[in-house]
Amino acid sequence: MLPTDVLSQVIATLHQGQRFFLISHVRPDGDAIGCLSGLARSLRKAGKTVDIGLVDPPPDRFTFLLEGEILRKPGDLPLDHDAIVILDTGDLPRSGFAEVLEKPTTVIINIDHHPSNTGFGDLNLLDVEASSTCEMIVHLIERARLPFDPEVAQGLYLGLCTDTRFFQNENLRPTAHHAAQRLLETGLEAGTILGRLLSTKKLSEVRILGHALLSLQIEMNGRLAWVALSASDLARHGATMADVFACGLFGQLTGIEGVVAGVGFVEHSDGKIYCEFRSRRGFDVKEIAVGLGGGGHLAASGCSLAKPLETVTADVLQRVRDRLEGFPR
Ligand SMILES: [Mn+2]
Repeated sequence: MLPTDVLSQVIATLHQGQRFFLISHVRPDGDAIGCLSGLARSLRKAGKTVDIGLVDPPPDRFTFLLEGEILRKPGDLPLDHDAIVILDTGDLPRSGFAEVLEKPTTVIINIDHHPSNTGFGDLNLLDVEASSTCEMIVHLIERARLPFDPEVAQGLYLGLCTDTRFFQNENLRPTAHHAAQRLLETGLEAGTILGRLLSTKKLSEVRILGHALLSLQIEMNGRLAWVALSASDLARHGATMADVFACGLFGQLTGIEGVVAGVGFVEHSDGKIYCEFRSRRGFDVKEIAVGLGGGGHLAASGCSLAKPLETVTADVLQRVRDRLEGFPR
């Protein structure tokens, strides 16, 4: 549950302020875009001025939530806000705005659900058991009595669906379903959002997913599934890094019977290797990611490393094997 005293301070700051700057993380996902959209729309309907900062562009299928928005970059940061709200972001570097926010002139509110959160804000509204930051924003909007209608609900429902993999996550708290109920009670047409999420895969996403599934490696008696995609694999299928994240590959790794841990290695054209971890049955992959300079959740985490693909694959897999060795069958 949300810490009440921090929650009331956040609510007071939102009520008293007039201009807000909302930021979310690099390579934004559905939760990041969803809570930016939901909170921005609600605050504007309350008569506030809102600017949005994003270092990377939103994935194509989520752009409708930020239509007409000017997405500000670190060099383009107006300095006259009453508060900066950083959403779904566990540490300041992940915002992409670390340099300009090192010595902020105004209060930083951090609203997040990542267990690896470093508490970098002046006000840290953290709920590590929340399904998504969108779930937290639903609660915040209700408690703050901020405007709540289908337009506000759109993004929040989308983020709730993507971060929970459509309510399939293990140990999902009932509050995730309560948040969904509240969103639907605004009159939101869930079918439209679900349709956008489920029937809009790009051909390049389907192709790279097919390639990845065919090159899947299974070891440790079926408990570890991993796949490595090189930059040339991506190029051959016309796929971008965003396509790999959007295609559903990582979720499928732990959908295989008996698999406890799944790892995806993806080589970016800049030479960096992105490692994505997924797990089931409470196997902690967050610790592995944090040990490598990344972060995330117990069952879904990631990091990026600037070494050759083969080196990263060998090193990281050994860490996963070592940890999996002692994990109950
Ligand atoms: Mn999230």
